[in-house]
Amino acid sequence: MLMNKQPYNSPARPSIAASQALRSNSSAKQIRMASNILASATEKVKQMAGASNQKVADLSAVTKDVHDESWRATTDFGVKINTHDDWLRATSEDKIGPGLLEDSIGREKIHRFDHERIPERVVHARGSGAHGKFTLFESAADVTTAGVLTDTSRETPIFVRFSTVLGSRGSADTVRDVRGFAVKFYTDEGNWDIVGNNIPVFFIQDAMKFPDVIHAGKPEPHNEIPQAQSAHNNFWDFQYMHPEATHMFMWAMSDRTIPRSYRMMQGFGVNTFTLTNAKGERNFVKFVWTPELGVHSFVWDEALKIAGQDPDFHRKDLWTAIEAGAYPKWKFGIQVIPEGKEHDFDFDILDATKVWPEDLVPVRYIGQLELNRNPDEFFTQTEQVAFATGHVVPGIGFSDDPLLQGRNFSYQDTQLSRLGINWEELPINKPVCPVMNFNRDGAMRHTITKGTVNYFPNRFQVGPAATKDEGAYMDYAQKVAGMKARLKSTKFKEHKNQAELFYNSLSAPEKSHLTAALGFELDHCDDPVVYERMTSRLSEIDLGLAQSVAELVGGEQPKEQTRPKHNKTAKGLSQTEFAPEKPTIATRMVAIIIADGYDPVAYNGIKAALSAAGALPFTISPRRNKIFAAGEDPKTGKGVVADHHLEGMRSTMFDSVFVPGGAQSIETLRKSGRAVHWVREAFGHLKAIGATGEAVQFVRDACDVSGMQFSTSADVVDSYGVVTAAQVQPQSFKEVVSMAKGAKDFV
Ligand code: HDD
Repeated sequence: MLMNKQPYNSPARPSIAASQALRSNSSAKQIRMASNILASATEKVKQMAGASNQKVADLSAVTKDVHDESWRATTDFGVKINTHDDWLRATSEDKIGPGLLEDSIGREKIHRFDHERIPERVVHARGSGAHGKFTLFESAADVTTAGVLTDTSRETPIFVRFSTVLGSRGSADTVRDVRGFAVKFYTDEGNWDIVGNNIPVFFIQDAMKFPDVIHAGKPEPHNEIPQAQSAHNNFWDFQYMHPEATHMFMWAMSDRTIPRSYRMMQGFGVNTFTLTNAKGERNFVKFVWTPELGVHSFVWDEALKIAGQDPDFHRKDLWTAIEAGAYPKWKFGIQVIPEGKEHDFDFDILDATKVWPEDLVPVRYIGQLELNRNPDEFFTQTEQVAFATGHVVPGIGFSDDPLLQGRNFSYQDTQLSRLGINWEELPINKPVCPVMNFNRDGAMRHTITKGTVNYFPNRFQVGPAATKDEGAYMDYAQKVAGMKARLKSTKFKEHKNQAELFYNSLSAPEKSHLTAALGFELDHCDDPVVYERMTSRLSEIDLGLAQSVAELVGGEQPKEQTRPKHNKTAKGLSQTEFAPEKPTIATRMVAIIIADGYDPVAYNGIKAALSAAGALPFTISPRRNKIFAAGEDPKTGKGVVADHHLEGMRSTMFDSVFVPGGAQSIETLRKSGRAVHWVREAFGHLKAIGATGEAVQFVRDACDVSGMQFSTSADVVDSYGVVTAAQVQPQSFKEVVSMAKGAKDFV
């Protein structure tokens, strides 16, 4: 067995192997190259996906193709222009003269550019989106009449936008933050939006607190620092001052906020909605998305580095996977509580700071979301798409969840400053079913409605409201009684039980990551009041956690557990429970490191084995140029052109590393500090590493794992994610690939 020292750059962890399983699929990092290679296949894929999607067909009516060679440039008023370059001026060949105001062509071009920007979203400004479809494999007719949740023959077009919350539009993808997961269903009965996050709870119970929690998290008002970070005084000041945030900040400090990929995170509607069936029975419901690829995260050191090395990491990951035809999929689940059981729980089921533990309310998976088409243009689709929690369709309704009630106002409202009153006419937001009413005018209205009346009732009796049988949205007749008061019911006052439940339910590596994350964040707070108070808050959750954090960030060590623990755990909270359904390394990026004199049998063998498994192998070497195999003459040999040099693309960008043997190649790599760092860093980030021949000892030395026992036979040895074979036989490659899958839970 291999003995392993503490991996480079990783915090102390109770179990390295368990951490590896957690970090697992560290990363099919998307790359520009991959998308280029796949570009032509993409167009076909797009056409196929487009043909089957009503919304994509709808958008094609307003889509122009810049690559159609027949068009000539015009002004916005349609007149062909004869230059893109020169302003009209009083001038001569001898002396340049002043530009003329009369040049409407020059003015138009600059004027249009001056006004290109619209306000970014006040939260969730940074994001990316894709088209896809929603299918239902089990009807939920027992609980709802909604066609989208009962008709298993339907394919509902959808558009999804993923986002971070705090950063500006140009901020990095891999920062520690909650991720938005917003889904627009273009149903036959109108648009339905689930505007969710990748975490099932929220910081606040009442929408009225939203401006406070967001102001506290966004850059501080006096100096606009820090960007896209919760690691600052104001954020943590608010967390302490607002005990109801306790459960959510525990989630926010977990691995969930550094997802490996948008494709590898869950989505939650968070709020409690309602479903009503044909008998008129009402049920409370929560919505959940669970990814087919499993739930995986970065390690923090990796996330930090990628934020600098490739700020578009998640955006590219999603884009490239879709271009490659590896469509990400999520199962759609509902948790249902019949109306009569609303008060059967020791928490309020309308409180958005609480989960419905799966042991009490199981998830019923009934459908599937697939993303299968990238947008043609970012601005008109991903930027202009606008979601609203108020968008529900017949059979789906709201609950009295006080967060949801306020959200229902906010989303409609915010679109006015971003997109204007006619935002629902924008192509990406327009329903696929007919829209007709007497709402009129407003800035940028472009639907032309013929006729002599714009009110109801009218003498022609046109435009009557629909009946129930015609599919009208029927409000549930809910009896309401109470005082008019700014109060919430008693159960809303308990804030710590589920924070502890979450912490207790995490695996040991997850707990250790959470401790390190709190240590990092509070270390960035320079006001002792802020970090000292927070450690006392943590002692209400878990004394050991509070003491470890206090040790890291300074201040007094809490002496006792200040709230009695219940010591309970629950299903569905640790992300380690969400392994992929089918093991796959498709779209995973694997670096193969070589230098001149590499072993061609090992190199070609592993490359073929990886490609056959759908992974994306990349050749990395000291220079991006021809590299020659052992015995190959540089004058006559074909060589292999490396995809990147060691400095150009770092280990952080790959899921896994393979080093083929070859005496000369390994000698060169040994002398390269960058190559040694590459392998050592990948090991520290818990990635699967494979080596053959001379590279076995190189990897051992690079990882500084002097106690490791490596095989000297043809046997494949696997330990802590390192897979080696001293002798190279074709069989070994397959084993290396399959063991790498196991070693890293490569699924
Ligand atoms: Fe929100 C955007 C998710 C509470 C007000 N929110 C926004 C987006 C997501 C969420 C994913 C981005 C949508 C997109 O991609 O365009 N928000 C949530 C979740 C919440 C939540 C899961 C808790 C359950 N939000 C929340 C509250 C309020 C808002 C309580 C206000 C009272 N959210 C907004 C907003 C945004 C927004 C200001 C900014 C851009 C937009 O709406 O369209 O209205």
